[in-house]
Amino acid sequence: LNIAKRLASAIAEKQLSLHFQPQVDLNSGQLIGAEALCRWHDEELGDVSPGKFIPIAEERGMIVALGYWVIEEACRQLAEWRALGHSMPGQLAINIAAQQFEEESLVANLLDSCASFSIEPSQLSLEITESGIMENPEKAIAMTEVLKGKGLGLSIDDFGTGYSSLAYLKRFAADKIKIDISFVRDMLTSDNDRVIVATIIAMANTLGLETIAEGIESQDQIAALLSLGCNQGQGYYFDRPLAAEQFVQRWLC
Ligand code: G
Ligand code: G
Ligand code: MN
Ligand code: NA
Repeated sequence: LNIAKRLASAIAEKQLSLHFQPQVDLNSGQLIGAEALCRWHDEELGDVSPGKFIPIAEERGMIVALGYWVIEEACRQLAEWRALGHSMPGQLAINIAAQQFEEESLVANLLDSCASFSIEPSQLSLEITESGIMENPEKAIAMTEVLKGKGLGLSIDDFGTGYSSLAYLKRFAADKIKIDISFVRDMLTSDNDRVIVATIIAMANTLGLETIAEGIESQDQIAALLSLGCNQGQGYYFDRPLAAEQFVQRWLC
């Protein structure tokens, strides 16, 4: 059973799928967007988690092709929902791997997929991890400026777990910071984590960036986040990542 080989054929034959996790306004509970998360069901291996297959795709030179499929499928799905009369509010967030972010063809590919499905680039937001940015910060900064110019949203994912310098952060044309799940998970029990969350929010406010908290599982976390000035969130408290049909039924109807 060669997992890398099976993954390569799954990508080529478009056998992956996307799930969608709602992102909500913490004050109103209203849907403000969603994150697209890749899923792979293999006939022999069963469900393989992205925590397992994304690193394989990155190591074996498949992440760029996988990422292009994700972009196209995200646009196709937005167009399908629109055609069904259930347009998604806000932006659909897509995870972009560091290697993909360094591809010159990324911008043209995004714009092509948008054009194919009559999607405005501003309906998409790209999530790139803090550590991904720091692999090649000058290049990432240049890329973000181009993307921003085209109207795409840009979030820094897993924030707080990388080693970005404030000097780079200031130059990086992001509009949102995603506070990493590890800090949100422990913010009610650990003073350190609560202070880290508070500091990230304060810093984001100073830089004019929005914040969204990942991994919200309780009403107490929502109250704490709101009191610190973060008013967007995502997590099992609201919903798990859902198949497209379920996402429509639960969030777009
Ligand atoms: O969905 P789940 O939380 O199990 O995802 C695990 C990890 O895989 C997360 O870090 C997530 O960002 C990543 N991931 C999920 N879908 C994609 C994708 O389409 N592209 C990339 N690059 N990473 C993804
Ligand atoms: O790294 P990234 O933020 O892209 O990863 C998102 C991952 O986090 C998804 O795989 C999703 O399944 C997972 N996730 C989302 N919400 C929660 C949550 O409330 N609790 C936990 N433990 N995981 C979550
Ligand atoms: Mn993400
Ligand atoms: Na994350």
